[in-house]
Amino acid sequence: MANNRTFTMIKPDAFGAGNSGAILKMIEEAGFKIVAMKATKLSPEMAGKFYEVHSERPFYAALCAYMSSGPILPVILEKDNAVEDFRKLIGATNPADAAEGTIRKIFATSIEANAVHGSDSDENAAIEGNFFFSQFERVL
Ligand code: RTP
Ligand code: MG
Repeated sequence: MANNRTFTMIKPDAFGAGNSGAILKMIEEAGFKIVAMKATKLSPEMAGKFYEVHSERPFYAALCAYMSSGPILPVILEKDNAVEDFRKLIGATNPADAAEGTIRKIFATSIEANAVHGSDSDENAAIEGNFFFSQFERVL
């Protein structure tokens, strides 16, 4: 995946609350283009693989249960400086710490149910995008 791309998921809390459209509107208004998107649901095993980097963290089991609790919307996004700009748009992990106007401040309900994921590096953006999408399921 090119370095001007990042990967996000609308998480089960936001998807289930019917906030996907409002979140995608904020993302597009911030200048990101959608290059791949689908609705899907993770099994606990697949959630465990996606978040394997956190497998030693105390919240890992709860995170895998939560991320497989309902449908999600994985999305690949394109913009200059995509990874960094998207992390700014979503705000801090804990919505209590997130800046006003950020997606998590507006839509997250807890540190776990925090509405959206955002890749933390170009390398992880590529790995995470490839986890969900083949080359035929994205704009090349
Ligand atoms: P993400 O990977 O989803 O974009 O979130 P992040 O970088 O802001 O946070 P990270 O440290 O990577 O944590 C991944 C996700 O795990 C859940 N979490 N729960 N209960 C807790 O203390 C706790 N801490 C993190 C959140 O869903 C977080 O987004
Ligand atoms: Mg993270």
